Amino acid sequence: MSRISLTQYLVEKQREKGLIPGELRLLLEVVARACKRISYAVGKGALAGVLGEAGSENVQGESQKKLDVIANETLLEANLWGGNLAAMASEEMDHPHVIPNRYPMGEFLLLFDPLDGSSNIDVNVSIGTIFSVLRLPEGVTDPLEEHFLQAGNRQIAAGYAVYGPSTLLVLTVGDGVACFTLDRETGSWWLTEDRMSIPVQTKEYAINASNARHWHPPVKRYVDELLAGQTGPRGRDYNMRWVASMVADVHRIMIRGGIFMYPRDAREPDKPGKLRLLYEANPMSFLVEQAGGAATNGLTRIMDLQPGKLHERVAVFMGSREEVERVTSYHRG
Ligand code: AHM
Ligand code: MG
Repeated sequence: MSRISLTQYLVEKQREKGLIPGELRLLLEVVARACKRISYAVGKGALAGVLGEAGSENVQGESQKKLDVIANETLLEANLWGGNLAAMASEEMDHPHVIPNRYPMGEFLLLFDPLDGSSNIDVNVSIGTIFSVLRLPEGVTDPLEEHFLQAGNRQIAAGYAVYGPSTLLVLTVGDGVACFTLDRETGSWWLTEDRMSIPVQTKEYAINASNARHWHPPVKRYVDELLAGQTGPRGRDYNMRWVASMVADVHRIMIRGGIFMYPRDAREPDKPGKLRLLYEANPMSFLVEQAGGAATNGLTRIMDLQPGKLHERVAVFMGSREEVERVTSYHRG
């Protein structure tokens, strides 16, 4: 059986379907190359001295791990000179990084969470990278933070890499979701799943249940019904999983269905959830929807939300359509 490489997949999307411009193809290949480098660093772990704290904090006041910083620098360096980007924004940088004028300026904006699931780095559990591509608004020559504040429905590509037992790249350019597996010996990405499709129904859910006492009534009602199992209103038993790396939890759902929840809760009423809209929730929502699932903040489709600031947080309910619709209806009711 002949295999399809990432390059061939993207060239076909460009040539046969006219779905992506050549510059976007090149940009996605560079992002994939950076993820490959991050995967190698993750794989070496203590041998490369990449575990542990970096001794610094990011803009959200979270302490940075060495790998958070390494992954951020890897993505920045790889994407600086290609001529396809105007600017980049990241969970680990207070403000956007504009392409220096010694390089040509491109028409795209790249956003990323360079190392998602940071708490799992030092315990050798799956972690990942999440990214989103937007277009620089027409006529703009001086990219600023405000130009990143676009609704998720304007994304032109999104993806994540999972650094797990194997390294995967899951990608959408708005024409379904494809999954590529990294051959760690040759360094090539090969297409291993062409059209990922999330099962409509599920028996699994993912939520950090240690926050249960802070949940608002719609979330509590929904989870209580799942917990009640066969004798409860749902009439069957459910199973719970929580990796604490969004990429790993959502990847499981992409394959065998389920719902992932990180709700807003009563701890900090002003904080709408933990996850960030622009470089976590939006790209994951784009992928989930492209695989037939749904993603809301409890009330509204996540991809229709107008961001107000770069590091804005949002409540997240995503995965199998029927479950997301149910918990959303509890909020609306
Ligand atoms: P990070 O981007 O700083 O790693 O934080 C996001 C992560 C998600 O990957 C994961 O779903 C969540 O935080 C886990 O949170 P918790 O610590 O409540 O389990
Ligand atoms: Mg993250």
